[in-house]
Amino acid sequence: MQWRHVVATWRDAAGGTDLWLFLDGQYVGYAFLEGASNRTALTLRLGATGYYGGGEVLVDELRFFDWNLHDGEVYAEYVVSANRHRPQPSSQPVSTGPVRIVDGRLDVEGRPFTVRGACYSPLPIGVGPTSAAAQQMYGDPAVIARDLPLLHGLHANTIRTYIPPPDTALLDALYNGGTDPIYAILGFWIPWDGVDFSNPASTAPIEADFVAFVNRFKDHPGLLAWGLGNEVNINISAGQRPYFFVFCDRLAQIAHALEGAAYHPTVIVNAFNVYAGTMDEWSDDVSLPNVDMWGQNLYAGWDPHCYYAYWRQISAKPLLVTEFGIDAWDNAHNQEYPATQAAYDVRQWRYIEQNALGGTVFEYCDEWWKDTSPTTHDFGGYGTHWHPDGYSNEEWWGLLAVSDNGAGPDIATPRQAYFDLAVEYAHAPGDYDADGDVDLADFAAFQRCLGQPAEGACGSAFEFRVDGVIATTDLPGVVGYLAGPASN
Ligand SMILES: [Ca+2]
Ligand SMILES: [Ca+2]
Ligand SMILES: [Ca+2]
Ligand SMILES: [Ca+2]
Repeated sequence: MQWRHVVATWRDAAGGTDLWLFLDGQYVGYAFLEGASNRTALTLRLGATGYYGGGEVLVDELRFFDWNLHDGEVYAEYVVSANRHRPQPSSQPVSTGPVRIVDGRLDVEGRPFTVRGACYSPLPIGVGPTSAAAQQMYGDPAVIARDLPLLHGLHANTIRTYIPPPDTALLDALYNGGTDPIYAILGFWIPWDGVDFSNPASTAPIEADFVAFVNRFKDHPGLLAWGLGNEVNINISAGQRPYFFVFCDRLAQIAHALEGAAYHPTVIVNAFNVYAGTMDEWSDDVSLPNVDMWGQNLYAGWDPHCYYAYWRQISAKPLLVTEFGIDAWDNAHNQEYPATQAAYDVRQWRYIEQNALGGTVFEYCDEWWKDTSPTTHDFGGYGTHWHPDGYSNEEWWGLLAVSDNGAGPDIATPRQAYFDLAVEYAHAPGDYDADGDVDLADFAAFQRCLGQPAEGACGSAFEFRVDGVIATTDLPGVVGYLAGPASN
């Protein structure tokens, strides 16, 4: 990509300076420099409202990159250049249990494990999120019976939940006695409204709930990890945010203490990398010695560019992508675009597979409660430049659509993204024939795939350089896996 016209403009504003960047006449980003003068230390706020973070900075250089710079990347670049991060490998002893982090990689029951998962929130049509029925969404035997074969058909090995299940029926069914098991990242919802995270008396009830939660599920063999909160980082006030991160470390410490040497990993689930990994927010590695992994709900568009490379400089904790994908509704043309959703889900997954411990796609099935009435399938959401239609339609994110089925569980119908992601999940990198290793038979397949579009088994096994085609530039990736075991 080459630009013909690059413009940075700025103007004085109340309390600082507005800064805009345009490429080829297209607006691409905004920053606010807070302070009296650009000759003194300023507070830099990135994103229209400081959404992507801020901190003390002295601006003496504007840097232009040969790609469409996203706000998250600008923020990461700022964090790196400002030296506000202290990556430090964990000093936790390796767990003696079935789920272990060894040298930054996940190992489950003695084998390397890549999370190939789905966010699972099967709220039935007509059920609102605060109703008693919602609390039972993980406990309906008919829904479990509907979804188990569909999750296996997706070749998922993990689901991620948002609230505690009412019992262990779902986990029992998923784990299946250890035969072709599906694991669960069990989410613990952390409220933020009205909570003072700097005050132990205010957080004591949350802590007590967490102790009960851990004690209830810690011995289940289908447990993969403890998820701490969901996107609290972008919803909480700036003053509370450092205390929130430290509270998460406290919860991680509690989980480790309750479980002992055989502990399961803990993961803070953030929106993007916002405010994560920086000393300013008490979220650097040194401040969070008990947290084992970062989770990021990461909507990185078509191309994350160097997002992952930046992130590796910010924290030494392993990264799990706890949400990714796009919705299925083309808001610009008022119709579904299943092929586009599938292409984005697959492309984002290929980056995740190479740069993180894995990911859980958002999401398993549509949720009709998010806009207007839970009995109608609505189109509300928010504008976002991460999607090709410029809009997140909140009730259309499913790999599966749902339709009403009277007294029975809603009918779940796979979209194209389900089938295409199933091919991805069935193939570990390099493992064309999906037999659990990468050997000369796979290499022969690579030679046949050369020059082909990065689709189907060719794409899922061999698209190491994500550019839509299987080419010699993908070869180093294949060679890197040759004679090595494929991951689970
Ligand atoms: Ca609705
Ligand atoms: Ca959309
Ligand atoms: Ca193979
Ligand atoms: Ca390629």
